[in-house]
Amino acid sequence: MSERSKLYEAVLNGDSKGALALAREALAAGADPVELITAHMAPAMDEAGRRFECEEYFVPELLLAARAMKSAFEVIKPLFSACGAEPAGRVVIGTVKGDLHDIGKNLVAAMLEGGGYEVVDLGVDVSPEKFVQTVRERKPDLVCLSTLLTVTMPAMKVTIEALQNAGLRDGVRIVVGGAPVTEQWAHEIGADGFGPSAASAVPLARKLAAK
Ligand code: B1M
Repeated sequence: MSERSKLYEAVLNGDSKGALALAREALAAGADPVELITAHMAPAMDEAGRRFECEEYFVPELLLAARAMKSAFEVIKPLFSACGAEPAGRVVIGTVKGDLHDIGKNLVAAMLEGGGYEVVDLGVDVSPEKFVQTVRERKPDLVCLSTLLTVTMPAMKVTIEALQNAGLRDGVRIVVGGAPVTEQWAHEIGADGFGPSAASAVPLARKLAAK
């Protein structure tokens, strides 16, 4: 088994120390940081989700896997900033109300930071009111909404409506993303764009800014 497949196993088994050590070793050996995430760590989270669905894993195992993923991500994240371009604008990002998943959102935030954006990360379970208040105060170019749960997808729509009602909608571009989100859903709720992956966030932000 290669070192990076061991990384997959470490994340899947919730071995935080092992995942951190393996990510460090792989980076020292010249591994591509994006590939470590997309080819090894994210597939491990997908497998954890599959095991959860068929009741081989329960919430504690998911939490351990998430902790291992985050621990390995800590050594990878600074490398995104290191390859950053010129300051490109300000982004407000958060996981919408009712949803506590933040791994994907953190990846998107790190990619945007690496792409030269100033990122205001509001965290998880962010209310529409909090988005409105932050957009009013920080005047971002882009608002990024993430969700992983189908039941919290409507909170994206409510957030966009709250920005509209506050008279702030026309001043920002809104991008939505997360596993259950689709291009069609983005269109239906009046978002400006849909990000299918963390890697798509920077090109999408640039494309929207150019419009
Ligand atoms: Co939860 N969970 N979870 N969970 N969890 C899912 C999402 C689920 C699909 C698992 C399953 O059943 N197969 C399922 C949702 C089903 C559904 O809604 N249809 C689920 C469930 C049911 C739940 C609970 C309800 C379980 C319970 O308590 N009974 C509960 C909900 C709690 C809540 O939020 N209120 C819950 C809790 C948790 C933990 C806390 C244990 C933990 C989260 C820890 C954390 O995030 N800090 C957890 C985890 C780890 C998962 C899975 C296994 C992994 C998620 C993950 O981190 N993936 C997940 C199953 C799965 O996704 N396969 C699952 C890795 C990450 C890199 O991918 O987040 O998709 P992802 O992000 C991608 C893209 O989506 C995209 O970029 C990222 C990288 O490419 N992206 C964006 C994301 N946001 C974006 C925004 C953008 C652009 C792109 O622009 C704005």
